[in-house]
Amino acid sequence: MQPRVVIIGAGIVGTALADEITARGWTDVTVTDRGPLFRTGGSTSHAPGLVFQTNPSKTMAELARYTVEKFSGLGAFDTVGGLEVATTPERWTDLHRRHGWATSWGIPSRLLDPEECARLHPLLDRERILGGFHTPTDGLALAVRAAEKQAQRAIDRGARFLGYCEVVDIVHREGRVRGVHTADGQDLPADIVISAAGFWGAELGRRVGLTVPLVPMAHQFAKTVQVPALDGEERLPILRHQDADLYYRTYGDRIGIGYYGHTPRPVDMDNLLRDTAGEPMPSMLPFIESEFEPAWAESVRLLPALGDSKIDEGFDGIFSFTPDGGPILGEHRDLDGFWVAEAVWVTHSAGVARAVAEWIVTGTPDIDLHEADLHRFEDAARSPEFIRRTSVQAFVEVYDILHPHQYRTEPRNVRTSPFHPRQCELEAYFFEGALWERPAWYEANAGLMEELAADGVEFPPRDDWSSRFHSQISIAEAKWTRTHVALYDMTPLTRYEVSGPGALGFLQELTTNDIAKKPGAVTYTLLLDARGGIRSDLTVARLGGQLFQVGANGPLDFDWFTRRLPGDGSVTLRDITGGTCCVGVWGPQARELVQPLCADDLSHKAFGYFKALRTYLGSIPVTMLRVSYVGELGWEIYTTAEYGAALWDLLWAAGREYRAIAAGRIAFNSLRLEKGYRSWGTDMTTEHTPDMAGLGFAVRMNKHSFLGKRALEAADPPARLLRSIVLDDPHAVVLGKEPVSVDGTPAGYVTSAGYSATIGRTIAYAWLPASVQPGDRVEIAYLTQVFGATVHTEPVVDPDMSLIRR
Ligand code: FAD
Ligand code: THG
Repeated sequence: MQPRVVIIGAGIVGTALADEITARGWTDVTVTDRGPLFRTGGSTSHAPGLVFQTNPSKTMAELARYTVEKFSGLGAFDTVGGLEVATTPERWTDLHRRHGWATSWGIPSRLLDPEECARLHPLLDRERILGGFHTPTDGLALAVRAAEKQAQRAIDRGARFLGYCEVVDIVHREGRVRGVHTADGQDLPADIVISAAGFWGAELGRRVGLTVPLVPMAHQFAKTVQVPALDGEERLPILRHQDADLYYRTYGDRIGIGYYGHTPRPVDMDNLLRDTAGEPMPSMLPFIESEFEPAWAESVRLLPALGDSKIDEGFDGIFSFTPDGGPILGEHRDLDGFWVAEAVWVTHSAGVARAVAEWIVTGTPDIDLHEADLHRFEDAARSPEFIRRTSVQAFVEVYDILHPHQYRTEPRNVRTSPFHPRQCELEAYFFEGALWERPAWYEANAGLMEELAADGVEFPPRDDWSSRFHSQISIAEAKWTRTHVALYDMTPLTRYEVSGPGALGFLQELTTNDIAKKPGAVTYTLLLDARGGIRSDLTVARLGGQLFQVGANGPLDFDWFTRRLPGDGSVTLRDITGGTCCVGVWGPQARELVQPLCADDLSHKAFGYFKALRTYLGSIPVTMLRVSYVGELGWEIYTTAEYGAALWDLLWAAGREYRAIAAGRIAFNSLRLEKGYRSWGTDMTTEHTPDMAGLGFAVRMNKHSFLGKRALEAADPPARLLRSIVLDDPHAVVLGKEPVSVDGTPAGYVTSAGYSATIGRTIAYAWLPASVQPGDRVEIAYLTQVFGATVHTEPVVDPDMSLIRR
């Protein structure tokens, strides 16, 4: 029998979901909305519908691309093109970066001089602008029409839509959703309930114990009276003036103006529901005119013809903001069948609905959704405090120029390793990641630069953009790791303990490599989805017959494992990250440093590569893994939190003789790129199979079975491969997501990059057609420049493993 589906909300997301789910053959679909159909009073009802597809996220760009394609087919899209203008040199440079993203993700675009901008949008004062970024396939979504059309397609396949039908309760039993209860007393039974309730979603989630990390925020939108310079026939592109937090569209001979520059105004839902009870547009708040004054003044400066016009009407509309700007998609972990699809713009709505429908119906989304997954947030990031502060910040930064390495400035010092006080003494410069304080480099190492420079190590100057969130000290730290020995804080590396009689079978079934080895073995292995796409890469250390330590990539791995735990209690999964800590001791002198502290034999013969040992360093109980993401001799050394400071001090004291240093994340990243180690989520995602990502060596196709195996058996040879590229110019630096051209034609994009102290050049990883071979020439567009580079064999450093296996 077909599953019965109830969708809460008939906005652009709920209607698109009904269409996409019924299109996949599940036709028992009921959509309910508290408001009237289809101008429901939600955010969609008054969305001006601007669709700019370009986004730093490839996933978001793809979701938008599908929306444009679909709405165009429905006659609900006006392809007027998009234009973003720069009024500052910084913005003009940044538009080059946006042009790069568009090129990387396959969105047609061009950079224009002021003259060309004014030709496209004659109201622009060309003296005010330095240039523009034009995207001809962008345009205006007719949001309510698109909702209605998609609903109609669903209705034609058997779906029903109920207006004025508010869901007041989610009915569930034994961990499964059973239906919903409505304000007018109906019980709508369901096997699957999807909350597509827009900014109401957090309230609904709370009723079933689910944190939906979104904050409803007010955003100003106003329309002018008639603008004399317009005759209403023009088809002007949608326009962004990000330097002043503004965007524009036309309505015939009037102009609509959206503004993000006002004071952030999170909406208190309790008050809102009380104040707007019974009102047709609960998502529209009264216009605060004084807040809009700077927007109007700036608009007249940019578009002088507005001086002959004035604001006719305005409102403060409500929609969702999230801590990282991404949507919130996925299934409740503790309530099977309860899904959410919220914090979605009109721009991404059809793409989101398609991906979520695919996910619900087939079990696996067909595009990478890790940046949109409900379960991507760390525990602390699900606190009301964090959600509110960071979502407000996301509103403030909506049009800001954000550096790829920019980290949160608040909240800070939420998660610190036991080594933190020592790191402060060494003048660590901390980046924030997953709420952890992570040393990026240590000012205490500044003196090494001179010493290394005397030995011929280069510290090439960088351009202004790539110098941000960077220090040349990191080059010294990387070099020192390859020539001496360094301590790296690996505490933020997510780790789990998997134990019990079913543990081995559980891990064997979920991962690609063979982990049925003797206790003391460590295995590098992959989690695949049913389509054979890479969900994560892990290290699995077998510490005992029924005891494993798993090194993972983050909360999504925990979610993946938790959902698949056998129901019989034969496997116990524990996240031990917070209660433990880890220091990586790596470099040619690592063994000399550590051996005197340990009664066990740490020689290569006794303690080989990819082996684990539980032992003591001094009086401290430790687990040592002979694993090195930086590709050097040495160990990850784990202990529980209470021993952390003592462990650091012990190693530090022992390291004095060898001039050991503490080294940071930038050196770490540079060294792993030299060694060819991939970073999940950046270099590869579920959109890539192991063979594409160069990780086929971690798959044992002769293993009895594992999740994703069948898909791999059926897979075509990869059409694209992850390649290492070395830039020609020692001064050239790229940061990630830049387009890569072959023979002058865009052919791929950079995933991650770092300056290599070993070869004195930047190494970048990039997705390229399989036909592109080592030795081939490519070009990388970086802001206003183009860099030549050569595809390199992998890895660039230590291909014969002589450094790491000694
Ligand atoms: P909604 O349209 O809000 O739909 C949710 C529905 O759920 C509502 O109809 C509501 O009545 C219903 N509902 C809630 N609770 C219940 C319940 N308990 N029972 C039954 N029904 C319930 N996006 C763009 O892409 N481009 C833009 O240019 C743009 N401009 C914007 C300008 C403004 C002023 C605003 C406010 C938003 C703008 N947005 C824009 C954002 C966009 O409008 C929203 O992100 C999008 O419409 C959200 O769609 P939705 O279907 O998730 O939510
Ligand atoms: N340490 C531990 N666990 C981890 C990471 C880590 N889990 C998540 C993430 N990092 C996984 N990434 C890698 C990538 C490469 C390697 C280890 C973890 C690695 N690869 C060897 C190679 O390719 O030569 C594997 C060799 C082999 O299979 O024998 O070392 O940093 N604990």
